[in-house]
Amino acid sequence: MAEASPEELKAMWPSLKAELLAANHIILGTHVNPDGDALGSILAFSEVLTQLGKSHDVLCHHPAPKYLGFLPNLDRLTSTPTQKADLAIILDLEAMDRLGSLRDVFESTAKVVVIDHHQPHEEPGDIRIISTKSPATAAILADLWIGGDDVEFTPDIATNLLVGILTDTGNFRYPNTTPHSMHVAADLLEAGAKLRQINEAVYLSKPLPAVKLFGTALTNLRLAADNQAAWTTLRQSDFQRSGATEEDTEGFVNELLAIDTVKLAAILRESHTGRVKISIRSQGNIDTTAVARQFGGGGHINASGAHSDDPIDVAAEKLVQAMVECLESS
Ligand SMILES: [Mn+2]
Repeated sequence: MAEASPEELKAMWPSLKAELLAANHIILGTHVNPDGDALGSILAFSEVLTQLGKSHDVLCHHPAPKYLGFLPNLDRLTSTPTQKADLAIILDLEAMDRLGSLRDVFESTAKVVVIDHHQPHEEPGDIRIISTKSPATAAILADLWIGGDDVEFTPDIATNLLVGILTDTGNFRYPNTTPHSMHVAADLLEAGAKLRQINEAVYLSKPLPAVKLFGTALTNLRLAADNQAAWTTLRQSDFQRSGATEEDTEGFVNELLAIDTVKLAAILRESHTGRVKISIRSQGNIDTTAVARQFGGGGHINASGAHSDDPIDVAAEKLVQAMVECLESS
């Protein structure tokens, strides 16, 4: 199945349910560095498996980031399976290496189902439920379950799925937002999704060290190409002085893109090994992958990432040149 509409997704549930019911033990998995969609999807799916009476493990290479610590059923998340599974469900994943240390566990499972909304990369899995028009994997799950008799839409399931949709659409600001996804969100609110709790946890709970580090990121801000390109650097000394971690830099690059003249923004972060991690964001049809490719990285048109083994100042120089060239050819 290349691309499924909401109706087609709904029609896929009975056969997927039959697979679930036939399994002895199921493992649920998602990608490393899990975000709101990855965790909201996997935790909602776990609750559905509980409703169906199925033994299962909820697996992720990394624990949840702090800002998602409120998610219902998060205590089910672990990095080690309790027993051998005969069915694997992988959510929000386009390439198997994004399972991290759990890759072997999932690849050695007899049957693998992948449910995802990314542009297909490797097309992993025996059964693939894919909708690249869905803004989030959580929205695909809602399409599978809403309006059916098999899943009781508890406030916890609704909250987990709404977190996935809200975080992957930037609260319905990104172009992946569809009328259908807003209808789905309305259904989730009616089912008791806790919007205020989501807002407070995801958007009003920034740790002070993260805010201080953002101040440093703004101090280090540089502009080029008539202020259309913005970038900043964060060194290990900046992390140490603020007490912030890599995880705390989530969203910084989007704030640079929010400057009125800026069309292309990037942030360079120095890891404790000295390796430099680069995140790039753009507006409109400016292709960030053209910049990321210069460093062997990649991503989507408006969001890419890469690494560099150069010292951070050298990496920054190469990055700016690539950004200016990208703007000139756009
Ligand atoms: Mn997603």
